[in-house]
Amino acid sequence: MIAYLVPQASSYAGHIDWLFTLILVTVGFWFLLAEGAFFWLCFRFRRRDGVAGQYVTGTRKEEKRWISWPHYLVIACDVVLIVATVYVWLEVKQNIPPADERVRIVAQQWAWVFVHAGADGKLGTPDDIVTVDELHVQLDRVYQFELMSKDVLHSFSVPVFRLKQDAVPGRTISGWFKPTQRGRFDIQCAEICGLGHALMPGHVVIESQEEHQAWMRAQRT
Ligand SMILES: [Cu+2]
Repeated sequence: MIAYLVPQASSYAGHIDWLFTLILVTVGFWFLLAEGAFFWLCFRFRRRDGVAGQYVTGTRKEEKRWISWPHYLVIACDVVLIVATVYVWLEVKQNIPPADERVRIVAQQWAWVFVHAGADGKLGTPDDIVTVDELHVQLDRVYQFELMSKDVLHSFSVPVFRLKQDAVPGRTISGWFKPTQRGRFDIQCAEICGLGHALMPGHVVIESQEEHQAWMRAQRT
């Protein structure tokens, strides 16, 4: 459902959307049911000509059932959501596939600096490619990133990846993604980080192998 609004471009985007849809449907069902019951009760026991409005205290046993049974069912739904959440957490945050490549992401007021490994596939070598506000990655490769901040809190957010990770000064935070769709998509800072916060948009460019090789060659010359 969410994929109609924002494309899914990472291997785990579907997991996140599935969880969001499950939460929306479960919470939405109980919301509509509770509001429906509420307005029906207001209407049913209202004051009319010759009939006083009824005050139902809910203390009698047969009235209490109408509170306690929905309550148990809501708790059962909670358990379902918790199990689903733990499952998605394991898929996204714990079961990290081995990296095909590493990339360094440095946030600062107010830009993103990306360090790509270059042709040798290793970070910290002379052929590293440094860009500002534009990250280039190759389709269907697993990227592990090192996320840092030079100054204040930022948050590296790539909506099409369903990825959002805070950048904290003094810490190197790792994570991963595997791009699954070619294209040029938004990167945003999702943590208010000063006057220029809104001027921090970047882009991720997801390329086929040939396109990515050509881009790396163009950077070298
Ligand atoms: Cu920022």
